[in-house]
Amino acid sequence: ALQTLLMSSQELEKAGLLNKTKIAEGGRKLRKNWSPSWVVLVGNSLVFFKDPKSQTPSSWKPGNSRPESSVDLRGAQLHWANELSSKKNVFKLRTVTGNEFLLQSETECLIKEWYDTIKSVIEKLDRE
Ligand code: I3P
Repeated sequence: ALQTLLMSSQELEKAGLLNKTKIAEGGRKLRKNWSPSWVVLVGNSLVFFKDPKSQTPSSWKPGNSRPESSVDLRGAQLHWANELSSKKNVFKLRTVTGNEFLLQSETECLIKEWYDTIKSVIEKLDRE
């Protein structure tokens, strides 16, 4: 799926491992369930993949890179959200459809890079 995205001539902006939990779906609050996720920013979307390290050897097959979910960044809101977690370096992403995610890294400079990059994509889309 990642290859499909790349081949559709969208620009791969960033990729890396972050801790992720979804906290709302369509405006309805969900119970937190933090897990590591490969996060890929491509075009106007943030795409989430399961962390390969958290899978069993038998469940992992080359080319088996179907995304878990993806988020359209158009109209999305991004805020630092350290008050929403006991973890440090947390931001909240809210989509126009009312889905909310927390993303976190123990590495402060890394989460700042993600925040700035996502912010700039959202602002670019706001200007279109
Ligand atoms: C939650 C779990 C989360 C924690 C959350 C707890 O408990 O410990 O890690 O979020 O806190 O409710 P459970 O496993 O029983 O669902 P943080 O790590 O982000 O603090 P919260 O309810 O205060 O959000």
